[in-house]
Amino acid sequence: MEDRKKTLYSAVQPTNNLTIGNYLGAIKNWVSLQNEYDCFFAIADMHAITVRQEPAELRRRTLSLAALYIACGIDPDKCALYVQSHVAAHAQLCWALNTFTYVGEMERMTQFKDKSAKHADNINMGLMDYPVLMAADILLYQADFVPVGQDQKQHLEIARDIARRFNNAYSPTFTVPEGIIMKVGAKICDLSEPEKKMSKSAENPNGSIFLSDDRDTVIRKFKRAVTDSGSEIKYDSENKPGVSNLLSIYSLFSGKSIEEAEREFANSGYGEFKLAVGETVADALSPIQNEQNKLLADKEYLNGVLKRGAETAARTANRTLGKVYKKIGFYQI
Ligand code: ATP
Ligand code: LTN
Repeated sequence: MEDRKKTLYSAVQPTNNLTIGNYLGAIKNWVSLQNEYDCFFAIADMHAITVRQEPAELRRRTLSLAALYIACGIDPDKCALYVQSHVAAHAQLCWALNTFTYVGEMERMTQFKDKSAKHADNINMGLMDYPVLMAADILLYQADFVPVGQDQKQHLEIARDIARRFNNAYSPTFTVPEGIIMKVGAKICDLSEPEKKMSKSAENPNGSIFLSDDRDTVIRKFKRAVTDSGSEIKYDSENKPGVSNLLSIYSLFSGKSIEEAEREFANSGYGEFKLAVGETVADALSPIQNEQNKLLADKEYLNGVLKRGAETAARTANRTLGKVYKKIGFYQI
């Protein structure tokens, strides 16, 4: 029993094209953790519809994200890779957990406030309930660890609170999950506005590097990246946010430490440095893009992966849901 692997859970929404922020903050870490843990990786389509989506695009992006997970190195034979809406237990547990969540605490969530301001014409119940659905995702699988970027920290805290609340109200039911938030990479910043996080849905696409960007676009965007009026290539996130962000990106894609990178560019100017970062990122993205395109040409294979993934996920999820239904007093036949 003791050597049983711990469980890891994470997900990304199939909204827009993914950026290197999503890759470095989340997916890249999943790949390095998949051998150590029992992993469930979802495509969070139910979360995605909290903001209006074009149906054909949502369908296309869902499959495209499945291909991307695999192209990035997720092994579907080791992990359950599935689409959230294919496992009904997510919606079912979310409903039960809603009754353990207060409206006030949801209204105070940073992402809810940001998205409400951005989509003022569609502040729907799903947008407000987003963190409870995310708690349901995680708790269904009794996840020990959840690797995400910095922006998800508050959502993880709520998931932990809800788990504890339920456990205290009845008896231990849910594992209280812990976040895995890396020191470097948890917040990749926008290249044009390095004080802001790089986002899939930013207004200015020049600040975001999309995983689908071609070589010329990647290099052009890095060449235009905002630095500062100095000339030193040194990590100092407070005073040199642009340069520090570029150093983080370079370090994560090249596998060199920040210190090694600083030494490597000690005698370079900003122009030369930005070009080197751009080339390194473009070199890393190109095999991922090729692999993703190859996988997308074999829809039957991808459908098979998602079907198997959903079956594996549903078995674990339904076990937890069954316990919850019993504890809350739902009549069983
Ligand atoms: P959107 O901008 O459309 O709301 P997003 O870019 O934040 O979306 P999500 O699907 O919400 O993407 O997040 C997927 C994962 O990527 C999460 O673990 C999140 O923490 C991580 N992530 C997102 N942006 C960054 C970033 N700039 N740096 C590091 N990690 C990030
Ligand atoms: N809300 C997350 C995506 C997500 C998630 C999850 C992450 C949905 N369910 C469960 C970790 C665990 C985001 O990154 N925006």
